[in-house]
Amino acid sequence: MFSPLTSQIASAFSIFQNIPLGITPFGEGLIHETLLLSQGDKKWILQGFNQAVFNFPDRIDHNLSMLYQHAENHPLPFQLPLPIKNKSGSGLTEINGLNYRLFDFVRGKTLQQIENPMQAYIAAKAYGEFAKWAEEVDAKQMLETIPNFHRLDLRFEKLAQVSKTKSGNTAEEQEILDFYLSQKPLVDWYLNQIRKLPLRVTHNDTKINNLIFSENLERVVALIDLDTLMGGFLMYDFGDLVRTVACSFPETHTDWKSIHLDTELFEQLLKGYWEGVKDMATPSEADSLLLSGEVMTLIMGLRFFTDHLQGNIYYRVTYPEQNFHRAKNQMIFLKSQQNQREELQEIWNKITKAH
Ligand code: GN1
Ligand code: MG
Repeated sequence: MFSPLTSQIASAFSIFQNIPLGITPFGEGLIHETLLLSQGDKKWILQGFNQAVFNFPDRIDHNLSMLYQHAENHPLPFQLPLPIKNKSGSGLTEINGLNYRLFDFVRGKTLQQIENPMQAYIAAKAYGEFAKWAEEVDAKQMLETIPNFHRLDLRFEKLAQVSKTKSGNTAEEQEILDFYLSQKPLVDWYLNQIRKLPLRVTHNDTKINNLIFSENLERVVALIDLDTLMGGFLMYDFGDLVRTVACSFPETHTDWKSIHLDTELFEQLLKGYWEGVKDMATPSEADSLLLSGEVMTLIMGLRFFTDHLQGNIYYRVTYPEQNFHRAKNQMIFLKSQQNQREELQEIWNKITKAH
């Protein structure tokens, strides 16, 4: 398949040969458009940059260059892919009013869902090692690429406010709305935590498909989707792992009865993440990990439901009710975590208190 986009890309960069580029859709990201480019046996990722979501591309560059400076003297065991510069030296290339970024294709495998507990351990260890590696990078100097991205209290207020402007909810919509608005105690727990937590360099979108594993799935070769990388709390990164890895099914799943927290996967995640961060984590940071899965699941549920009420203006959907279904999925998963708090506490004690 060839398109005018590919010929414009081909002429904007000096790395291509003078033969046509192949192009196909790729991956499952919800924000940017992701395409696979190929020429002979060479491959690249071409990303249609979503500037409506990321209003500050310069801030992304700022944060990533801080990391790259650190990497000069502190090698990481995996790659953090950066955009390739075009002929004018920019990472962003404008074509027909849209911005594109080009990345080297990292060979390996991505998973939408893990296949065994070992993969949960490996994934979490990589994110934990990353946080530890970035410990000396001054998170306060990083810029917010999306302001207030993981502010649970503000996401909660936003849903409360948007829901007031909408009438005529179905009974099921009302039930889900009421559930989310009943989560104030978790929002208060979160507010109480963040007062005590040091700012760290965090990835902030640690869902499982933002890792590239080696072909044999035995190690992580790259962390991708670095646009939300900024100052944050360990709670965010561990919590999003719990949300996307310790659940029996992905966030798009609609067989409601089968959605639940798998405590064995939670244990493997905590084991792996804790191995990465234990030498730097403060006691408050250790405490914050316990309900971090609930916090991140609530954030995403609130965001999906708000987007549903607003008419799917933010997340890519493949059918009109999809954000509603995602919000329902996250509600069920959040309830499952809340019903298993005691088991999670025991696992947490066993891992974080073992010395
Ligand atoms: C978005 O772009 P993608 O699909 O990796 C979103 C995350 C959500 C995720 C839910 C910038 O991530 O916050 O967790 O969808 N990214 C942004 O699948 O909003
Ligand atoms: Mg992604």
